[in-house]
Amino acid sequence: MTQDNPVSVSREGAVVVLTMRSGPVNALGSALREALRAAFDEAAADPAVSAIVLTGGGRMFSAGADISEFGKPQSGISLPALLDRIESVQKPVVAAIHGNALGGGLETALACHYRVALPSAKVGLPEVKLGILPGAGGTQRLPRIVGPRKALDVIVGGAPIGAKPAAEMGLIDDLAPEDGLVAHAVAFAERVVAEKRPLTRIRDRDDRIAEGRDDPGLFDAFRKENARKLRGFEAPEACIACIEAACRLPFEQGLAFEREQFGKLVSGTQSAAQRHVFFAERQTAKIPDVPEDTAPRPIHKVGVIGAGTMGGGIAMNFLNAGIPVTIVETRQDALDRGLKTIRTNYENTAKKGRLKPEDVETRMGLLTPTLDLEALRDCDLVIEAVFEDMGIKKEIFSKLDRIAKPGAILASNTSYLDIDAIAAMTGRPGDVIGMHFFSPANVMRLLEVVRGEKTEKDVIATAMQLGRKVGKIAVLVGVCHGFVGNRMLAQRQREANRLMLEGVKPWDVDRVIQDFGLPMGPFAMIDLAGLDIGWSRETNKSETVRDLLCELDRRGQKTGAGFYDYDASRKATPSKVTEEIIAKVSGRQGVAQKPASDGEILERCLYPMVNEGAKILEEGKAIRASDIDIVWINGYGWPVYRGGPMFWADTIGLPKVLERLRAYQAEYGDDFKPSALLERLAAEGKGFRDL
Ligand code: T1G
Repeated sequence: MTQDNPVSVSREGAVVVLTMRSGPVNALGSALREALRAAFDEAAADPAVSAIVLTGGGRMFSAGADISEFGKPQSGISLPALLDRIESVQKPVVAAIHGNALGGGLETALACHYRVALPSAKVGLPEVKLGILPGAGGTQRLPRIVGPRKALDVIVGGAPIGAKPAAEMGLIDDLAPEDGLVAHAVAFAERVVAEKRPLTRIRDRDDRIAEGRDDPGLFDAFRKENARKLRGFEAPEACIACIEAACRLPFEQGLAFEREQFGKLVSGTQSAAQRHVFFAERQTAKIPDVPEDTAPRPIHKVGVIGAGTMGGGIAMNFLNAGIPVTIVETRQDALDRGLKTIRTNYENTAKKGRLKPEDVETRMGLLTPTLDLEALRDCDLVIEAVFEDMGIKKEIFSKLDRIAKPGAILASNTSYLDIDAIAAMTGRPGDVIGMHFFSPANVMRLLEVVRGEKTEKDVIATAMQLGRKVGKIAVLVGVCHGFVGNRMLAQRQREANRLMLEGVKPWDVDRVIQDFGLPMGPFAMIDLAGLDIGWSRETNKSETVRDLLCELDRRGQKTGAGFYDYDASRKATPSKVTEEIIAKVSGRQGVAQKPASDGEILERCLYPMVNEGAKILEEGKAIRASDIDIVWINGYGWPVYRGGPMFWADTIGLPKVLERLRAYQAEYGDDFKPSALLERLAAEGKGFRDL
């Protein structure tokens, strides 16, 4: 293999072994595709070669096509053309799979005659998560060996599957010992030669595909079954249509249909958004002034102060990762309630078959409940998750300063408050950081890591890495009211309230936001969280809709009524009581009634969020625009096919966003005043992606 050839060639007797060696994941970029074409052509033409084994160097077989090449002019042989070449080799070709074989990586293995894998390997076709579909024959080959029903799960679900279940469904032909993949694959190839086994190409098999022909209702049933989950996405329907075509059309025509569908998706906005998110998620770990090799502090034991909804959820994250947790409350009944909630959560998971009963006990066994703050003295990390009151938090941190061991990291789960002010209550501000989990903390993937002015770099590195270890997407943010997510949310909330007082029904605002793709609108979200969270009747101000609703004990879903009325199954219906309260408050405040189109509702709720995101970037409270996108996708359910608020604004065009903000500023004042950054980018014809 010459220095820069991404395919190494070795010989095992008459068997040639081709090993892909290209970057961290053997992405099938143009150089690797060209090298594979040449290597296969040479091996195929060599009469001394009886069979070919294709394997991956490094930690995996291949992660598929090089995603960074999409949207750019293609060079070298295309992946489908390369797979046609591999599939036409008149000698046994055996794929030897370890680590991951995903997307085009698995499609390459499907073009081989046989597939051998390590039991620890994972295979899959995750293209749908990028807003595309397997574009190198995967939608045509996979149904031919696992059947259309299983192919629908694999391709539309996009999740990786282990080698063993893959072998059971016929996708993998043989499992190799963990320490001998290539040797096992070579021996497999030699047997194929010796036994003169037929070189059946998957494209020529139609035994399994008949299931689709014999049950045309299969596809509509699948669509119906998954309608809610797939709502708004374009790629899943294209995947289903391609698998349906595989059951209806000859292979080449099915391939042509797949290529046509792939072309439409890969050039569309949704795929651009989902590919943006793929890379954006990986960017969040990169912190300019914290070197990637910064040694994190060892975290062997975690303390959580507060066993309420947040504290209990936070504790579960660490218990799930096998990290012991000491959880502290001030009263026994609160502690008992917290422990009961944690156990119930685990038992419910076990009932769904997603957790073994013995694991419930193992995790609960790692939990030490106590009323004594002193019990935290041997913790490496303490996370405060008490009531959102600065006074209480300051008192706790001054006590922690005395109790916690030197080098312990002291974190607050505060959603809004000033980490620097909290840190100032200690003699160790460098050890203080924010770790803002999102409710429910054991479910939501987002963790906002809030760096204070004095937070040490190894403390930041520790929080970011620990976040990932417990399955979170950690995003580093700066100290400001509401950090990134909630600071932007406040903009939307203000406008939703203003629209409501102008006579736009709360349920219409919610409908527009939900139709846009968010899981729920502003008012449904308040009902879910509870109208009385952080509420107190400010008698010095004129009463608000929230005041009146809370005083009527309409505090949200938990009281059976809030903005909406709720039935026993918490189904929401618009409420006449709420409408009367809104009219009363609006009348008292003399708010001019004016209708708003759906378009205006969307602009007035979302453009101020984008504008606030621009201010956050100007102030350095987020490292990059794509971090803001990741916050909103993972903390609030922003639809991934729209890429996040900043990506979405770029797709609208910042000049348009700016023009609309100015129009609303003229009518409503400086709540809509465009940020300097937004004005500059718009003037330069640029987007947030150009930062
Ligand atoms: N293309 C380009 N870069 C990729 C890549 C890919 N397919 N996969 C990973 N990377 C980069 C990633 O950005 C990161 O870069 C580094 O590699 C390590 O990745 C025709 C069209 C395989 C499970 O969707 O799911 O095939 O940040 O941090 O955690 O039908 O990477 O270091 O600069 O994620 O060990 C379909 C995508 C492509 C799989 C490994 N394939 N990759 O996870 O490492 S489309 C996928 C992954 C396709 C064909 C279609 C994961 C992984 P940097 P990492 P990891």
